[in-house]
Amino acid sequence: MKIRDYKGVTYVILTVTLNPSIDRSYFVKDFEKDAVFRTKEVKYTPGGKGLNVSRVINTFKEPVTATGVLGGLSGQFIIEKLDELNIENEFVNIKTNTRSCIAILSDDGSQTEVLEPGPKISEDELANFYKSYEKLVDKCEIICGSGSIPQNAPVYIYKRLIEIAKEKNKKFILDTSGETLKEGIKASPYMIKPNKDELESIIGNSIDTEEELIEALKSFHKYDIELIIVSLGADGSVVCHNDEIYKVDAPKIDAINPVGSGDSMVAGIAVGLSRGYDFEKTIKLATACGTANAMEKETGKVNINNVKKLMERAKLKKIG
Ligand code: TA6
Repeated sequence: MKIRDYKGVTYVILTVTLNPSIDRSYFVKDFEKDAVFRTKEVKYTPGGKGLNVSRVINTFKEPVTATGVLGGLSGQFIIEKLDELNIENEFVNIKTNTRSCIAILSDDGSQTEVLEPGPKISEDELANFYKSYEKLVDKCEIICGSGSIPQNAPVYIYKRLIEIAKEKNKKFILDTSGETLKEGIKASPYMIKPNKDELESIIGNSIDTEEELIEALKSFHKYDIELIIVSLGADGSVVCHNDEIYKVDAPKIDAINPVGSGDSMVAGIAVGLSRGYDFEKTIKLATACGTANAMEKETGKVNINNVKKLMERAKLKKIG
């Protein structure tokens, strides 16, 4: 799993967030429907999956650049926040305002999210993005394409981005769902990270046993995807690497805010790849990042010391 030496490349990892958002996290006591809550604690973070990935990668001081499309006052807020965090960013500006997403986190451990659909983008804005993306791909080794897409963007947009990356011999990590995922896998990205529901929607069958999950993963051989991680939340994940299948147990923790744990896993994989870690160490790093994120109040945030400790407790077992 060693990748080419890339000394001298400006930055190594490019994250693509086609539908960024201002993530608003509200911490509410005894949250329930049909009631009014005054919260004392609110966190605004530059979000959308790809930006959560960027912030976690940045925590490891790995060179990363964030791209995608941004518009309006929300877009400006996100750029200011990325600049404050010293995260390189090259977004294509669009006319329509970037969305917000809210997460209501209650002391009973419940997590309620409302995700806005995001803006519409014009043909010209989309063409500008493709042009900018082609240039950025030349300067990186690993691309993480994460999250949903703007309302009227073509469902094959990730497929196109993966094809461009592969033409230039770059690794593309795809983390999305629905039709864009179904289209994206046709381009054989390096890695996908569906959860069980997303995997079931692709194969068109329910998965109720570990055996059925192994069969489902084996059926992906035809897509020639080197790494598939089926995230199972606090239960860890099942990983298929070059047709070998592993159950990964995540260390047990008291979760505070699991929003962004999947994004943090993707960041862990990208960091492991960019550092040339072997398969097992990379998966343990990703698992530790996903778990460490849930220990923080802020979405898409990890404490490096926690990650180091959690990596020692992550366990891989070959199951197929
Ligand atoms: O995974 C968490 C999260 O990134 C939130 O921060 C929120 O921005 C949401 O997911 C966006 O997901 P979407 O699939 O709509 O791009």
